[in-house]
Amino acid sequence: MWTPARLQEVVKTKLADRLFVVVSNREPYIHRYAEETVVCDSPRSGLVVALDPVMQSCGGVWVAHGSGPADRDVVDSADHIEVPPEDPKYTLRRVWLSKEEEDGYYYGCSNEALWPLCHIAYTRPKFDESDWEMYRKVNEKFAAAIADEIGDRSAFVFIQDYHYALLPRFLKERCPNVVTAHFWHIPWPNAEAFRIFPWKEELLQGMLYNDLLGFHILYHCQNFLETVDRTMECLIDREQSTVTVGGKSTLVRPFPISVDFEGISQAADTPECAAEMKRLRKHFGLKTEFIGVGVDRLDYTKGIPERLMAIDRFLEKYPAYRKRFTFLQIAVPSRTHIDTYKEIDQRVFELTEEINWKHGEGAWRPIVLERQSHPPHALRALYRLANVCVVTSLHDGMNLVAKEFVAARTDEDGVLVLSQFTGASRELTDAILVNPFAVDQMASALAEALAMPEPDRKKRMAKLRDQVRFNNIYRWAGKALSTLFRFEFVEA
Ligand code: ADQ
Repeated sequence: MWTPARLQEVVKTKLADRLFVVVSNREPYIHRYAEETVVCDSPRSGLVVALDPVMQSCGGVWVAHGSGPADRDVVDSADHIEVPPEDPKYTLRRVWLSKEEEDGYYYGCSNEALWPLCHIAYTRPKFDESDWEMYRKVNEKFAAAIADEIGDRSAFVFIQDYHYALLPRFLKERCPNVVTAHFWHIPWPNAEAFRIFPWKEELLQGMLYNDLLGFHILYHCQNFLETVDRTMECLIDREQSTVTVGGKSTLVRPFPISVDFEGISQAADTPECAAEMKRLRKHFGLKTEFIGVGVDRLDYTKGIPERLMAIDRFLEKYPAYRKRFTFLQIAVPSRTHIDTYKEIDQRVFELTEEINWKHGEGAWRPIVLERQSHPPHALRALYRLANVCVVTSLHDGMNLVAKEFVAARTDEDGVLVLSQFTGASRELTDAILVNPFAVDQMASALAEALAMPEPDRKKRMAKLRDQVRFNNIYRWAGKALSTLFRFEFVEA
């Protein structure tokens, strides 16, 4: 079983005196102003939960975009701040981006081109030469910052996500004595879909400077190999899962990301969580016998309109659930500068209004829509009070909400309705798996979930919990990093 202690031990032993560098767009610690003072927040994403303890025990440098309003005021002359602020253990190096750079690299190329391209959720990607140039420029900027941190030391660099496809190349050109792993948090589409990307050779060449390239599932690895095969001159060894270009090989492997199972379970099994459940029930006016929840970023890949339409159909087909079922949708606005995100926000709002108008009776409304972020303790309480958690992504690399729901259910109750197009569906086979494009099928799945007898619910949830307990976030980081640490350094 992978635990934080085992992960720390592996990293400490294998890393020896080499520098460890993590690179991500989002920072693990963000500074903002609160009245007269500056406060520090730590967004607890899966990545931060897994890698912050490793960094804390082994030291090293985390390089990220300095995006907090007070970030510049707290760094030293080298753009460093030691974190965590209350007991510093490692260095956060902030990279500053102009509005123009952020627009082109983050909103443009990463989120209007690569995100829809990789998800195939029928939102057309937007390809803009100037965004691509900005993406290239920002990748170079990050490479320069990392090279600056490394100097002439040997370093292992762990790169996160689709914002940095060109970074491995720029970095290795500057520092040949680094070994890099790159984890791609979103799906890799099939070769047919990818071939429309106008700068595909350059993007793939950049990625193939990595020693190790990780995706969530084997299917994405296979899609990647097929894409490379169709796009460039290379040698592919499908047995070993390697690509060789110009004598340099990249190992391509699946590492399914997960959640801190024990941490979530322990926190969900407390009187504080029970009190929070009570508070939230009252706050959202949840008075019905059955409660469903959905928790997502407001993103067109998450299938929120499809989910709401399924609830509409469910209430039409199973009128006995009228006034007995409430669905709480927690949706945090995301990437709000992009038009398609404004449109999905509007669509979700309008559909909720329509469905509530159509089915609502007296004080009862079938859907409660909450468009804002909630802290982890509130999400845990919501997961606990749900009879059913509904995850209906049209396509999703993994989907951590599904795993968080399972981790929170120490009572071994509750049913997970899960899209078959999430990476999570490969592991969570005891969920009710659905096709989110098939509204009627989803309506039936909801009915099946709510009518499921208690022994069946418990049996399924126990199996789901075993799965997430074993394949926890520490296993993800442990497997990826142990594979990375096996690579030899090239002597300069
Ligand atoms: P996301 O697309 O963001 O991640 P997901 O994996 O579900 O999707 O993670 C979302 C996280 O945000 C969860 O931890 C969830 O609790 C949190 N969250 C969602 N809505 C929230 C709200 N209203 N308030 C507070 N927190 C909220 C990308 C990929 C995924 C992949 C992850 C990790 O798209 O497929 O699983 O990275 O690799």
